[in-house]
Amino acid sequence: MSKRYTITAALPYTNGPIHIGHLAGVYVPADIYARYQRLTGNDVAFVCGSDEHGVPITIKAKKEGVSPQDVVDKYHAIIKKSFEDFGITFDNYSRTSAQIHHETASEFFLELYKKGEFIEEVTEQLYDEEAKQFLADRFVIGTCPKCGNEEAYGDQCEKCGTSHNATDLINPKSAITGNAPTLKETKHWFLPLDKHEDFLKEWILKGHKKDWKPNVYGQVKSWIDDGLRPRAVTRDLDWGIPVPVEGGEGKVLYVWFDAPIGYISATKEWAEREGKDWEPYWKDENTKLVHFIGKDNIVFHCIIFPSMLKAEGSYILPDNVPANEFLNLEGNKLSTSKNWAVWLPEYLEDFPDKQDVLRYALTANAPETKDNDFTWKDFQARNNNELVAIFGNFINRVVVLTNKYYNGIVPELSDYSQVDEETLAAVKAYPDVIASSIERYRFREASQELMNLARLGNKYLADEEPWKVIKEDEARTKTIMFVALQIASALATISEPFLPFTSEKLKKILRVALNDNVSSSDSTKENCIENSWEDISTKDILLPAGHQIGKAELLFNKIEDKDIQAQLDKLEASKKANEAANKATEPQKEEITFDDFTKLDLRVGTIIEAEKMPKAKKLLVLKVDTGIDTRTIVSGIAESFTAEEVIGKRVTVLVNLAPRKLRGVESEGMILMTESPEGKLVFVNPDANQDVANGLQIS
Ligand code: B3M
Ligand code: ZN
Repeated sequence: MSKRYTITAALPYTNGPIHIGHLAGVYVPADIYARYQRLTGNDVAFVCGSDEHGVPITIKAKKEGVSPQDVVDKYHAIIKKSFEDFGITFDNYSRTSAQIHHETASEFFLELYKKGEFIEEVTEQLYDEEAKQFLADRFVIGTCPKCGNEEAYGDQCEKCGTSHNATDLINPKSAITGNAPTLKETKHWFLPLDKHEDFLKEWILKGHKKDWKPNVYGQVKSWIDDGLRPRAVTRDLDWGIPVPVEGGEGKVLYVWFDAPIGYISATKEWAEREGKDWEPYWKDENTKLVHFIGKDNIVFHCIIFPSMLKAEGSYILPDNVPANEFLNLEGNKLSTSKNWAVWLPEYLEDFPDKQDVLRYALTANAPETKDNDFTWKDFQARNNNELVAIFGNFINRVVVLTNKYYNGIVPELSDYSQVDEETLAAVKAYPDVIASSIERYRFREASQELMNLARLGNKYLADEEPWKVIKEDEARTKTIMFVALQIASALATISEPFLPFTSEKLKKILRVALNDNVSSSDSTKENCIENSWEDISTKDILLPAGHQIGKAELLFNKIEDKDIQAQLDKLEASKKANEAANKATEPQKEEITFDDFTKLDLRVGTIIEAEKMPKAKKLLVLKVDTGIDTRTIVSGIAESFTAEEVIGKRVTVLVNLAPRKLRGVESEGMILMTESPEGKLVFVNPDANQDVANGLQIS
């Protein structure tokens, strides 16, 4: 029986593009789940949208010297497009600046207000006297009272995940001026989480939530065990949804109050567009609500949002919150500010037809139970050794041979051998095995089972060797190819949630109908076989004899070392840039007199000859025309330049430096150099556009 699913994926902050950490943790598993539910005939609302309020947006706007609206407009467009290009099938991707969201969030707040669900209280909050501003959330940094992390934010410590009040921070500092804040009185509305403690205990701890992932259940239990306290749900900020009650002037809703309501607004917006009723998706007890998030969002989705929904009274609560751990990149924590990330728009530019490769690599290595590491080498290996060598190879052989032997027409089978029967029985078992993994949110395991199905096909062909059998037994060859074609069509259907682009390509090759929900393809359904997920287990024949298939087309291509190296080089450049940025500017040296300065004789010169000093890694021996003479200077620049590339360079030379011997060669001066952000040496040379003669003195 068809069931109703409301599937949400965390709303990304709209202050930068999406990266692989977001994809692996939230969007890829959510999309696999949504596609799978649609494929099995369930009624799905898969919603997401841009989280456009909150301090991160304001900080970004300040940094870029633009308005917060400019920031969200820019990144909303970038994020939305990259999700589409990557094949994430949201039924609606909304944004929290949308009017429907402002209305929905205001109404929600008002409803709780009217029901007396808030505590209204004047308390002392952190204030930056210089910036003349209250310091909420990411505007304040201090030591986490729970784990001692010195860079915890005002509302949350990203290290241990604890959510707290800004006044709980030890040694708080303003993120705007760096000053220690003072305390200033201000009125706010608090959600008394302590009041909901019993309900939460009942619902999560005693309820059926034992089937939640251990990491999620464990975190929630520890917060509840520590005791919950009232949390302010309003802020003294000017970017956000205005507090819609008396006394709320100049204040906005806390971003974590409005953002989860964004799931509801996105559903409303979608339902309106589709001519549906949104309410059953949020209020019918038979609907299964599932939140896909990263582990830093657990408290908000398992404690605060459920308390809000419960307090409102008419909403259902999440059935599961399958939060993932974090993905690292090449051994280091992903970091936006350090540009240590693989950005989705850049990936799509570099690998325009390889969405499925990234989906597969991220799923096969998903950070489901512990933090995991993404490496480009693993990405390459997943592609070359699994997608190309197993899945692609099997399909290619089946399609090429069917075309070669039978002009692309599925041959008649004669008798099945025992191997054939066992193979086909094994194929039939896959949908349930994979479904069970997906239902338990084990997408890693599910993706490996999918690959096992391809492996089964590959092995079947390798063992049965139709290319040999055809020489002596035509009837047997036909049966082998018939069986192989059944496996290929099972793969076409079952791969859809994991490898949607590949599945579509394969369905077109096999002339199998595309899934209506996920494709806007124009290929007609005439002459097409339709196979549902369930059909793979129940139908004896997925592709009947006499059915015409299309020509072979490679599903995957090998990824070369040079493509991987290019990605590693990009990361290396980020690392160097960070190192350079972190290198503190040298403090100023001791003061000198004007006379001291005039002692230096600096001249414009040209390098006219250069050669590598034998057996010295760093040294070049240069002949420099100083305008006074041509002299030898030994310079430690060989790691940044080859001899050839410095010949002809205009340089600045200190000519009256006492000569000294380096590796037996007398060096008569010094060439002025500095360092680029990447750590490469750079000449301090006379302006190339000016016609200055060698020998001119620099003063
Ligand atoms: N924008 C936090 C994040 O991107 C937040 C999620 C909101 S989900 C309602 O990690
Ligand atoms: Zn902490």
